[in-house]
Amino acid sequence: MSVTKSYDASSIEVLEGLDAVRKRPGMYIGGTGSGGLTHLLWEIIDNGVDEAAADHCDLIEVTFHNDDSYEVTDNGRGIPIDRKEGEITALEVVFTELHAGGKFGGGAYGASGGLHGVGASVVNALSSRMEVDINRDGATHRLEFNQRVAGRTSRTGRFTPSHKLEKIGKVPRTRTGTRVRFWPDTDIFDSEARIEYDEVRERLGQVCFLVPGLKIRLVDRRGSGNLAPEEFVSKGGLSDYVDFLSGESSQVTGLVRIGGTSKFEEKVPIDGKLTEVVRECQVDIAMRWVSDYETKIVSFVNTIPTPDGGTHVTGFERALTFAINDVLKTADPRKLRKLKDNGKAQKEDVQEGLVAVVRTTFPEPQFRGQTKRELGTPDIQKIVYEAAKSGLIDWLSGKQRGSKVHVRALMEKITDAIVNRVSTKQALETRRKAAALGNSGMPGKLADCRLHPGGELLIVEGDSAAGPAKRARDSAWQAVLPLRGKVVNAAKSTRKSVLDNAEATALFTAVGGGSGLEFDLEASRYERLVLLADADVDGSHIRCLILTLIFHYMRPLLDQGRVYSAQPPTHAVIVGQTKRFVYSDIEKDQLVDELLEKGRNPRVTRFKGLGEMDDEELLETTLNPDTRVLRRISLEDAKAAERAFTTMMGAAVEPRRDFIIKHSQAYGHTLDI
Ligand code: TTJ
Repeated sequence: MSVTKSYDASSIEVLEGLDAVRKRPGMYIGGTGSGGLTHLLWEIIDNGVDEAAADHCDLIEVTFHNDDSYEVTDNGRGIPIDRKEGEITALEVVFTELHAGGKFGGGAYGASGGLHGVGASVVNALSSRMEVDINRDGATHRLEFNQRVAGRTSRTGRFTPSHKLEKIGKVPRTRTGTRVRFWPDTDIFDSEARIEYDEVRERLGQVCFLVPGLKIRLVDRRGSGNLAPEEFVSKGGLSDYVDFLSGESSQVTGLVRIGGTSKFEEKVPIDGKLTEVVRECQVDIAMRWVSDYETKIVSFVNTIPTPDGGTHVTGFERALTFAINDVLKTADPRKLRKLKDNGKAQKEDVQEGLVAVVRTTFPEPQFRGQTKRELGTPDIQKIVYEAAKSGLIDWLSGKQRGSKVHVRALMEKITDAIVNRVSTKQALETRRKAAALGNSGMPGKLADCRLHPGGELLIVEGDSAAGPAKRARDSAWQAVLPLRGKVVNAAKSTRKSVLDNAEATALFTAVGGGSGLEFDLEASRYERLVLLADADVDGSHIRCLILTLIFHYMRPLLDQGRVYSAQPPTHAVIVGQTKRFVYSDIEKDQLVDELLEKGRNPRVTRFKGLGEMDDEELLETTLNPDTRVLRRISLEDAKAAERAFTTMMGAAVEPRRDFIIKHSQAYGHTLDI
């Protein structure tokens, strides 16, 4: 540290405090990447927003400078500049003392947005330089910080530590405000960390809806520096926000506004003692239904977004479901009568097409979770529930001017949603039954592996081979799906009959990527598919059917070379202790001749199918990656299979045999996987 002389004891203490932030920036701002850097800017902006929310300010200007510094100006009361201890001003304390929370001496704001309450000093801790101007009492007062130390910079650029504020100009007495500019410390932040202008713009737009009447100006001085500033302002607050969120969607109802205020008690530690305090909580809800199916519920506590909701949103949602069912009970729409018990509206029914902003305002909110994206204060749930319930029941009664038509349209929409949900569920259940899914949602006959999506799915023909395959496989990464029934010919069937085919749906469900045009390779639960069928004509037949199915409904798997066919041997040739597998009659004859010539006496076992092999043999020839022979099936192969398959249908045995032999030769290479 270059500054030493004018250090007093308190300054050293202060620097030690700020050093704690520098040692663990993550604990204060979440990290040293773009997120953390952006956090710095919000720590500063939030202070201005708080001043605006307290109705002392109606303009905030945010500037991105060309030298990677950021500036925030407000026209609020200005941070107090009176002396606190000796020469040290309240202003300096704000920027140098951690947890100068309670907001500048406490009680200044009923419900501070400042999520962290440590704000400005954390920014100072992580900045190489700061410049603060306060307009108050007819003058602009300046204090700077250089490597966290308060002082001022001379015209020649020399920094001198000092606690004194410098009057740098006169202003009208009525002009008050705060201007803060900071230069994030490049020693702290990752070199690729950035504050995204667009992200800031989006958040500022949101802030405007929360503080109606507040004008926010965003200035980009980077690059050429002559871009026009952007301005945001909302007069209508949350109502404007709902309009904004509704976009172009056609509306089902008009805007519903619900508000209320309630008190609750909370025990908080004051001077180390748990003390009961009475809090006041304001509830503000704006909502409407549009003709979409999506639900948009945006929530805030004070000016803080709560993207994961929390107690306020839960209270709102419960009230909504309750109030709607209350009305449905009395209205008793004919469409719902035949559904009996199913006719009750569920959360998803009442929220279909809902656009809502839910905001609560109260001091010292508690947040849940690491990232503090969710409100935790328990009492808030009931407060919002009661406020929303009575507001909704009132609106739903249709007594408000012009609301009757909207209420009727809404009940129509919700009734349809219920009917739709119930019938979709029934359709799904029928389909699920067809595919005989187990309680995991997977086909009941699938013996799954534990590794996803890196494992392989062995598609096994018939029952006889399925048993040994399940026993001999490595269940860590090999799943077995036995296909028993008839596999549909995908080349000659409608989409519907393919989806009605139990074997096809079982395969689609097991693979998990859907089927057809929307097949999602990313969602595939396995790295590869391995077809395991007998080396005979029937095996070839089913292999062709499965390949055709994959070709038409899960083609990306073929494109990516993720489909294989296991090559089961036709015979085992045994001499003494050694067993060799051969894959065709020709190969068998050759080997037997060879051995006989050498004077050996080979014993030959013929496998009529996979089912005739013992577990050991199956493991060696089709399951164990060290010894088995797999053929990768290309897209071309699959097409050829379909063609050959078509000619095969009803043809004599000979062409079929040709087909099998040809293919054995074409793809008879071992793959090392
Ligand atoms: C505190 O209570 C007395 C009157 O002034 C209040 C105050 O501090 N207001 C205030 C702080 N307005 N603006 C700020 C502020 C603005 C920015 C951009 C940054 C910081 C750290 C504070």
